[in-house]
Amino acid sequence: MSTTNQALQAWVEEVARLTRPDRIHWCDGSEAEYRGLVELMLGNGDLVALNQETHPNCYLHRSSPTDVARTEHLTFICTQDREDAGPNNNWIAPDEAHAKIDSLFDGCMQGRTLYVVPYCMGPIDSPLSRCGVEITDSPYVVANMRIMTRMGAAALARIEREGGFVKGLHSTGDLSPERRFIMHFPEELTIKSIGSGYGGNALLGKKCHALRIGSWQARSEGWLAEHMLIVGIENPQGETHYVAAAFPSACGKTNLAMLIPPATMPGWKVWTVGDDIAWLHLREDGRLWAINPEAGFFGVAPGTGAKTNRNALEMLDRDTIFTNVAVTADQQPWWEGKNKDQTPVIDWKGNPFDAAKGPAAHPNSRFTVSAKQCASVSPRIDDPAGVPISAIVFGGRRAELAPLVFQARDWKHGVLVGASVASETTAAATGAVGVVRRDPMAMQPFCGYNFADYWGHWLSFADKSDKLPKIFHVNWFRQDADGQFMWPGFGENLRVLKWILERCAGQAEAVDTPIGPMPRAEDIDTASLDVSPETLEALLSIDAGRWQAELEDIRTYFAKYGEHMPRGLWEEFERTRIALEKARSAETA
Ligand code: GTP
Ligand code: SPV
Ligand code: MN
Repeated sequence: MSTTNQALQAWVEEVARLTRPDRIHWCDGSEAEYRGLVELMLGNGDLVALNQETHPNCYLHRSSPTDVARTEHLTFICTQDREDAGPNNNWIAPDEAHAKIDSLFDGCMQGRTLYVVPYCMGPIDSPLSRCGVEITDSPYVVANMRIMTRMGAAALARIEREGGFVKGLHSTGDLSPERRFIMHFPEELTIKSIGSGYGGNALLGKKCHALRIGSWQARSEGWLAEHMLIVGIENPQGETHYVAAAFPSACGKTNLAMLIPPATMPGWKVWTVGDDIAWLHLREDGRLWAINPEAGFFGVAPGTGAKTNRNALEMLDRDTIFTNVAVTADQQPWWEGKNKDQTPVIDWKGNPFDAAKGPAAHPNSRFTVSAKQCASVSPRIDDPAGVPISAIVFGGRRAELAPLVFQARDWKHGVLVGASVASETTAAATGAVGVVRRDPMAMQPFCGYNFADYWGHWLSFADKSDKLPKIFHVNWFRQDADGQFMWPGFGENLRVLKWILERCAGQAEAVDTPIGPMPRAEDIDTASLDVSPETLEALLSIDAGRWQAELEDIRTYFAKYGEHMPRGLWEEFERTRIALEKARSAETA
């Protein structure tokens, strides 16, 4: 096979000349092709078959032990002008970057097959969707891309019809972290990634295209590409409202997207549209509409259990690729938090499990599964128009300081709230875990251009519509003095979403605080909630003095963006600063 798209044909030939594969395979996305890839990988050890009776068509992939998460220090935005990448990104000049990475691609596919993977991000017939082509030498990447995107013949047909596509070149190279780079050339709509086979480093449709290149395109075209889940909340009256929520990696997006309402909230239903990425467009009706560019979930396995996320657990018993989980004696997948009645015998590296050597499953072990397998999948997941968003929620993992929930006063204040998000680092990226860092809009690793320009782009929406979503901030991760989570989280988070949606409808009460309106305990549905009144009080209070210190930290952070900082953001900053100062002097008076 080949293509009628001249640019694509020429690019594939050019890449083949550079990388010198033994074979070229154009992916059609068919079931037969997928089966062939699985057979190939079972043969060469890339995949291990799991128990086919309990888990039909489920396989385990063990990645190289030094290739288990995104590597932010090896990720670059290569723009002509360094300022365009901003202090939030690593930067190399495009010419230098191409030269450096092409020397690693030189001959790297000898003895391998070059797969051409056409894919569509978003419903195949949506005007909001965008196509790309990933060239890769990893059958594991191809198999994952088939689950995570609309991959194959239909995407190629769209590319041939439309012409344009994002180019992504990927090779596992020698998997050495010394020769690993993930480079983005937004001005050329091009991605080059070598030396990793893992997740966001290698499945180029996801973070590289849908967020880093996507955010760049979104800015110039007037939309938003965000690290957000999309969920529909149906109330007992049968009305569904959609929420988009941005939490940093491994901070609860997948879980919130498919939560199961607590037994004490009969009649409530949750509809999953997306668990990681949202593309948001302002429509003529003045509302922000969202599509999920993905077709599957690449979700965190640890912590996924019957009590925390039953919807996820149940979708994982067939047609799933697991990466870096442990296995039981009868070859069932296992991870911490899955099932106390089962025990792991082989750890994620393939060695006999020894609790003294760490967890059985890698903390960033993942499942790859089609969204269609989720019991709560929204009937609108393929809707070309997307869904209208009523509320945008920002959040982070903060053991201290951030209350359970507060509301932004308006859109512009909401941009400050989003830009001020901080969160403890997690195993989703290499490096220290549990360190609080700034992660504006949960996009620190994913914004493909200067954050200050990005906040300016967000602010610009304020003047375009008066029907924008209301903006909120949540924190499910407050801990008490013993290090225990104070809020039960998971399904119980629906109680907070209920207050949020009631606020959007102008129904729920709140009190004004210097950081924005907040519910009192009585404003939240606490029927049968297993949280003491004192704890709830603590979760719903703010310490003005500590917030003042937080604000000074935010000032230092913003100051790094110098002249690029939008004035509107500093104005919002001043408003909050003065409100905190007033609260503080009232306290001490
Ligand atoms: P990425 O895929 O990396 O973007 O992560 P994500 O934001 O989708 O996070 P996910 O929902 O997979 O959750 C990550 C971890 O946080 C899992 O171990 C969950 O069990 C845990 N988690 C999710 N929601 C909650 C919650 O409400 N409370 C607590 N305590 N833990 C949670
Ligand atoms: C994340 O880290 O936010 C993920 C996993 O969703 S990855 O695909 O590796 O980026
Ligand atoms: Mn993510």
